Parts: sequence; C-alpha cells; structure tokens
Amino acid sequence: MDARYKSREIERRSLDVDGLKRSFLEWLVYSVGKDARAATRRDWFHTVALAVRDRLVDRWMDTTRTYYQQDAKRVYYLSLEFLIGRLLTNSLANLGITDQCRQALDRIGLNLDDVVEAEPDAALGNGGLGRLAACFLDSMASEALPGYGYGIRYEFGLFEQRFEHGWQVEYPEQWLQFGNPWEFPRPEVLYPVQFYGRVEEFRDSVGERAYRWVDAERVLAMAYDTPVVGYGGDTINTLRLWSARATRDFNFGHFNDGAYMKAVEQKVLTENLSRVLYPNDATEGGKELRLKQEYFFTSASLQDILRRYLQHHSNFDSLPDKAAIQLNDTHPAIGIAELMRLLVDQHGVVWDKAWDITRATFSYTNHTLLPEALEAWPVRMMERVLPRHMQIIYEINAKFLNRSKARAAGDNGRLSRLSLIDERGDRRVRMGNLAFLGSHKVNGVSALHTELMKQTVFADFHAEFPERINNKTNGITPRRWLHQANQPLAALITSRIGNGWIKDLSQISALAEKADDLVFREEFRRAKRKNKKRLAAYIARQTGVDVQVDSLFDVQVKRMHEYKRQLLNILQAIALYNEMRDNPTVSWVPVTKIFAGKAAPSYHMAKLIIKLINDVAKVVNHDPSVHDNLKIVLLPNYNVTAAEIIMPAADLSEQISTAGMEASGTGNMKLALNGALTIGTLDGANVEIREHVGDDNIFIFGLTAEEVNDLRASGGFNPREVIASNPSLKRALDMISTGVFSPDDPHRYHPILQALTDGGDHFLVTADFSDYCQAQQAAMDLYRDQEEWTRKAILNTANMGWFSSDRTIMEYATEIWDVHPVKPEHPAETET
Ligand code: HBZ
Repeated sequence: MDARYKSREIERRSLDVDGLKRSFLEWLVYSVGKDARAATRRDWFHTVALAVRDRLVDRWMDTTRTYYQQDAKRVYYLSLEFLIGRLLTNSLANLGITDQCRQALDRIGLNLDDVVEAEPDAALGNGGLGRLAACFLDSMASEALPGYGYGIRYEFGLFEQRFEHGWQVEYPEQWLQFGNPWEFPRPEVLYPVQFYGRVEEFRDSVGERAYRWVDAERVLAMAYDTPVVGYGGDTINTLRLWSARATRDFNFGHFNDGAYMKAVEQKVLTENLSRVLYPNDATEGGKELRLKQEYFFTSASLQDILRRYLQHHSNFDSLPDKAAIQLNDTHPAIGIAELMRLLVDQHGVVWDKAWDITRATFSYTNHTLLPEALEAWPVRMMERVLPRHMQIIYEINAKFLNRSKARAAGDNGRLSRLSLIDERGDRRVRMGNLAFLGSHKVNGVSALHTELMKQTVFADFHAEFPERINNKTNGITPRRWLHQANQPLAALITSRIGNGWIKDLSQISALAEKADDLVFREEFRRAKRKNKKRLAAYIARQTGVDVQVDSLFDVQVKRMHEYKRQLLNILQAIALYNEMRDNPTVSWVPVTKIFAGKAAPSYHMAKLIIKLINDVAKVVNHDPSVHDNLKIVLLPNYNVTAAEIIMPAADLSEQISTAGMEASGTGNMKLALNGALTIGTLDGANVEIREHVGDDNIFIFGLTAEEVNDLRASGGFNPREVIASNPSLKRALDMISTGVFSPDDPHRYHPILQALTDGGDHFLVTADFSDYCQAQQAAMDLYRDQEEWTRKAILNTANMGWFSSDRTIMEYATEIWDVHPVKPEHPAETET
C-alpha cells in the first residue's frame, strides 16, 4: 500500500488529541472545502462529524460482517418514526472520545459546545413513540444485539413551532438543508415498490390457482444508512432509512412532444412519498399518501430482510429463527400482508406455511388505547392502492373467522369485533386486528396499559389467544438522558459510585444511601442549580422572560393533547396567581411553570390551549403584585435538543393525564432519573415509577383508571356542580370567560369553557382539580425544606435504574425476539 495512504488510514483511526486535530484540519480543507479563517460554525460541525465518522466506520463494518458470518438472528425494528435528535455528542460519548475532541478543538481555538450547537436536530418523529424507537436503537447497540432500525428518510422532519401573537404557527423543518454528515447514501440498494394496478388470476406450473399484481405504478426505495454507536463503541448497528426515487424508466425514457415535462412532473410527484412526516400524534386523517408511506417503507424493508436471509438460506423454513420483525404500532402492520404476498406470490410458498412463518416472525407493540387513534383504512382505498393486499387480508380474515366461528357459538357481535374488517358505515380495515392476528406476541408499554389492552380494545382477541399479550414497560437510554444531557449530575454520581451505571443503570441504586449524606445533598443541589441556570438562560433567550433560578421549576413538556391535561396545569396556575394576589404578605414559594410541546396542526383545541397558556403567561409575568413569585413560560419548538436542557433542570415533573389514557409516558422517566419529583395520576408508567421510588417520594393525586371508568359509565358526572362547589376553580374559569387574559377577544376561550361544562368534561379536568391543587400545595410546602426535598430527589434518581431502555430491550430480546448478543470481531485491531 502507498505509504501516504497507509498513514492516512492510521490517522483516520487515531483517537488521540493530535490525531484528531490533524484530521479536523485535513477534513476542513479537503472535504468541506474551507480555509480555517473562512470556516463557519457549521463548517466546523461538518468537519468534526466527518472526522468522528471515520473513527467508527471500521467497527461498523466489523459489526455487520460478524452478524453476516455468524448468520446471527437479527431483529428488525420497523418504525415510521425515529426521533434521534443530534448525534455528535452521542457519538463522541459512546466512542469515549469527548475529552480528546474537546482538547483537539481547543488547540484550534474552538469550543466543542459551540460546534455541537450547529448540528440540526433530526426530528423524524412526533413524540414518545418516535423517541422510544431512538432509545431502543441505542440500547440494542449497547447490549450488542444484532438490531436494525428501518424507517423513512423524511426530507422534512416534524414542523418547527413558533408563536406569533401567542398562537402556534408551523414552519417546515429543513434538517437536511446543509447536508447530513452521518448518513451514507446507498444508491445501489434499491427496491421497487408498487401501487395501484389490478390483480390477475392464473394457473401456475402445477395447475394451482395463483395471482399476480399487474399494471401497477412503480416507485424505487433507496437506502440511506446511519451508524448507531453502542456505548463503548464496540457494536455499531445500522439505521436504514428509505427515500423515494422515480424509476429508472424516467432516466432512460424517450419522450415525444409535451411528454417530457409531464414525465418530470410525474417524477417529482413520485418522490413526494418520502417528503414529509405526518404531524399527527393520535388521529390519522386517513390520507392516501400516509398509507403509501406506510407500505413504501414496509415493503422495501421486507425485501431487504429477505435478501439478507437468502444469502444463507435456500428456503424460508427458518426465517423465524433468523429474523424477528417488531412493528412499532400499526404503522408498518401492512407488512403482514406484504410478507404473505412475497412468500406466496413471489416465492411460491404454500399459504398455510407462509402464514406460520409470518406469525412466528412478527410481533407488535401497541402504544395507545384511544379509539380514534387506532388505524383503520377504508376498504375502497386499500382496494385501489394495494389491491393484492386487500385480497390477502380478506383471505386471512375468512380463514380466521371460520376457525373462530365454532368457538363464538352464535355470538355474532364477537365475530364482527374480531373481524379484520369493520363493517359499520364505510368499510374499513382494522390495522390493530391485522397486527394482532399476524404476530406471535403483542405488547403494551406499561403494566396498566397492558392490563387495559386485555380488558378493552383487545378483549376478544385476548380471549382467543390468551398467551399473546404481554407487557414491556418502556424505558429510556441513560446515555443520552443522564450521561450526556446532565453532565454535572453524571460527574457527581460517577465520583461516588464509579461509572458502571452508564452501561448498567441498576447500579445507580447505590446512591440511595447517599440520600442522608449532607455533603452529597449539597453537591446534588449544586448540580441541579447549574442545570437550572442553563435552562434559565435558555428561557431568557427563547422567550425574553427572566426567571428566578431558585424558584421551583415545575415542568410539563410533552405533546399538547387534551388527555395530557395542560389545561389542568394552567388552571391551577391561575388559582395560584389569585392566591398570591389575595395574600401579598404571605411568604410564597416562588414557582416557575415551564411548558413546552407542539400541537398537531389541525388540532384546534390543543392550539387554543397553547394560546391560553401564552395569554395567561403574559398577564402573570407582567403583574408586579405577585413580586416575581410566579412566572409562566411556554418554550417554543420542543424537540430532543430542548428536552436535553429541560429534563436536568426540573424540580417537579407534571404527569397529569386522565387516568387510563396515557399508555406509558417516557418523559416521566427522564425527569425522575434527573432528580425531579413527580406530581402525577396513577396512569401509564407513573404507577410503576411510584412502586420504584416509593410512595413518600412522589405526589400522586386524582381519580384512578377504574374510577374514571366508573364515573364515565355512571353518566352521573356533572362538571357544573363541581365548578360551582369550588370557588377557586370557578374564579379561574370566570376570569377566562370574561376576557381577563384576552381583553382583545373576550370570547376567545369559549370552546374550552364549553368543553368543560356542556361538553361534559370528557378528560375530567374539573373532577381532578381540587385534588391536584392539594398535591401542588404539598409540593410547594416540601420545597421550603430544601434538605428534605433533596433527599427525595436523590431517592428518585437512585430508584430509577429499572427504567433503563437496556432493561426493556433485553426483555424484548429474551421474551419476544429470541435474539442474543453477538460480540463483533475486530480483525483490524489485532493487526500490527
Ligand atoms: O408512545 C406514545 C404514548 O402516548 C406514550 O404514552 C408512550 O410512552 C409512547 C411510547 O410508548 N404514543 C405516541 O407517541 N404516538 C405517536 O407519536 C403517534 C404518531 C403517529 C400516529 C399515532 C401516534 O399516527
């Protein structure tokens, strides 16, 4: 090998400060094409990212090669969303070269923190579901599991949220505008995906009836790979995202007359498929483009999975021993019909065998019980867009209902509930039922949610397949959410118990005994204060509001949704504001209410609640009579990057959904791990958080899921009575309805007041108000006693070890996937 080339090879792997510095200077000039004097912060980000990327490519290839050589069973996580956020800090920390990189940049006169700020936040997801997928990628790589993520490379991530006159306005999020240094385009990895057309019946070579899908439109799915660095940098897995490309017919086409421009238009339309992420986090509009996105990425992923499998196998008998496919919600559930189609139509596998293989390969995670959130595609649309799949679904359904008929014994209601087709009104395909039927395991995401799945949406299926539903309580990666986001606390923890907790979060329980150590408490508070100062500066930059660092930081950050009850929180804020004004001589605990979250662009009620929070904030923040004891801020454009600043700085974590409605929550885990005390209902994973941190270290209030159910069923709930009997609630609502917060438009909030009264208060805001205010009071009282507060905060951090996504992922691996850790072999490093 050419000596110069060889030395560059070594340089590219060098992890020391000098080697990094030389790489940076070389990359800046030869790849970014800039002189150090002219380089912008963004140029430096690209430079550093490319140099860091060099340092993981060898291990990435080693990982892939090892999986291949061992023909290891892989798990494929199919998700329409991966909310990964920034990757630079994450890659550096997981490779263990953060300090070296900082020093190398220092020698060039640059600050790593500034460089990090130039990276766009990859927001390829809406909320918890997408972030869970990202935490799972981190955990699979850190646990050395052969895991692949498959999704869509959206050109536009989740919209950017700005407030204009207090209203949410959406702007396109152009995260790819300046290029993405982490991704590797794979123009040779290309699969055709079809839509429309019709199905032709014919006789195959042995005279059996067979089907082919003809006259369809074709799109190509092109792969982009992003390395997923596990902690320690040993295992580097792959996230493969698909981008839509028009077929090559276009490139080689010969066009007459006006046909050329028409063809170009067609190409642009085709490629719209992967243009934008749908911003709805609950209801689906039933849009054709969305169905096409779902099928597009699922089909490409399955073709890729089968191609990989066929490298080692000549029939499909052992597919379930070599591939586990996890469906992240029903979004990729069409994959069940697609795998049947690929096996039966394309590979000639007989139906019953194909069905056994399919069921043994797939498993499905449900993330919501909200009926309006369960995907159901109109049969007419499905027939048009995916005609062969519609046939296959009918066939699966007929065979299943036939089998169940005997057991249903004349219970037609039961059969129609089990059917894959909802026959009421316009006929629809129930994707949840398809996902359930086509999977060997189906899981919920917290103990309560899984229990409710069995009792409600999947009750009939549960009776039919009692072994299928299981629970996998969510988790979060301690790397991003403590080690990287909260460096002051991470360093403190490591100083006392070593750094084993980063890889094995259960070790953090050793901190519990430090809760009574006054010196440790003082240092814990100091770390929190540092984080609060950082957040206060961020708040000032983003909103212009100055907040007191020593006030109680009361945080509610999550999507804006009525069931999450940001409205309950802001009503309590108004009540507190009134109390403070009524009692100016009392020494109040200063409180800063911090909100952040996006509303789906078409969700009017959620957007109105945003406007209300902003309106209330304006009045309260400018009222001198509360002496700065209460500040309210709604931070714009909540995303992973903002969460990394907010989570470490919170004192109180708001988890106040109507019981029974939040499947799990994961923000609740991030906040508690970072030492916030939870104020919450017994909903989702809050129930398990209470079990772990202890009843004394959490503020639980409100109706239980069972009580909510009973109250709604009784029909006797009357919110007007509740309001009339609670003067502080009544006063808060009167202020809203008389325009105290909206003098320019006093009737602005009529829809909210209407929903709380005549609307029957479906989310039981009024029912829980009084109990919630008491819990808030208890939190404020406790906050006066900083020693006691800190003790409980430490116990929260210490007892959150179980909520690591490493624990969750190993449960999936052993109980659902039967996938095992595979240590990559690194030949390059054994060479001299
Ligand atoms: O999934 C969330 C649940 O609300 C939350 O409780 C849970 O912790 C989390 C992870 O399991 N669900 C979502 O985030 N859902 C979506 O973002 C979504 C996106 C597109 C849809 C429907 C839902 O079409």
